[in-house]
Amino acid sequence: MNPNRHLMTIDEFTIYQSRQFSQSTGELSILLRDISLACKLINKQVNKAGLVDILGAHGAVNVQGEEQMKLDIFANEVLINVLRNSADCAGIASEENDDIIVFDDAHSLQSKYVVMFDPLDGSSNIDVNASIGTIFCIYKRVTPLGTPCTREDFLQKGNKTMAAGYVIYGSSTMMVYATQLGVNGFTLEPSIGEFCLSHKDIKCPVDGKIYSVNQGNTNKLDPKLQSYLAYCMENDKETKRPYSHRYIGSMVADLHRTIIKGGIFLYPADSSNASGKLRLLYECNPMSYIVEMAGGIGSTGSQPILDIMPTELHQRVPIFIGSKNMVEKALEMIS
Ligand code: P6P
Repeated sequence: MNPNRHLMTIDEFTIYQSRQFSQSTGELSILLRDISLACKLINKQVNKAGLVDILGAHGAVNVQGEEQMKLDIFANEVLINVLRNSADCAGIASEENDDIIVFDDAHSLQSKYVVMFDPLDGSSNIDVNASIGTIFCIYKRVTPLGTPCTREDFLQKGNKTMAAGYVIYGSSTMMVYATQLGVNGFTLEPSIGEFCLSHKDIKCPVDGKIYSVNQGNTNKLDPKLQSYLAYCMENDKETKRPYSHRYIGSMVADLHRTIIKGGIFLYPADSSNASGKLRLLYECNPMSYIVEMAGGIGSTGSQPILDIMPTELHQRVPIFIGSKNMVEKALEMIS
């Protein structure tokens, strides 16, 4: 590696970006640093999962009724502990916890941000070594500083997001996050233990030729959705169809590919999931914020995901997300 080449770490980058706002206190930068630290700790365990007895179901069942893998629990505890010790987080909501966790120490009570996360999304892929990920989003609390945060601080529309991101534990470990200034990607350089800027100002291609859906659910879908999938599989050289089908079954991995290469990912409602499977607060909102800041679209099929006023911490929504032209075509066909 050329020693003269300037590596920009994620900390340098967030501080550089925060300086564009005169009133910035640096708290958001510190919070992003804390989240990146937690994900480096998670990465260490994910990378050696095959070597130590951390695989296999933990036996407990989470609020979703899904069997918890041991790495899920480890990742959840790391994020909670790191954020509890952060001076800039008033509380968290996690896929793995029924209710919010309020940080009531003096420092945390004065914090202006709350964090929601899915600590290890795609966990069913853990013991087959497929890519998995952490998804997070940061909101400014709406309750007064100095008081304990409440559910109201978490039940905010996605368009109130201050920052959202994911870490993909794949062939390399990469953190991608979005703010109103755009979307940037940082690849972990293990030899120095730093996330380094590798994908500046990511833009989701306006078009693509990959569609990503669990086709096993086709017979449970609305007829208009079945017609859309048939459209994806028809021959048409002008619109580059048939599209290629890619589905990893890990939202972070499927969406990272979609953002980088273009395409559409969909998890619609079906006869057994009336509201779809994916959760609004810590899966669909953060991923929609990232994709929209990269120029794509995130929709339920009938409205922008980021416009939904949440009512429950773990509510689910249908999702159509990815390249602008592909999502618009899908929405046109299903409306
Ligand atoms: P299915 C993983 O369990 C997850 O929550 C997402 O990461 C993924 O996109 C989806 O569920 C896969 O669901 O029903 O296709 O296995």
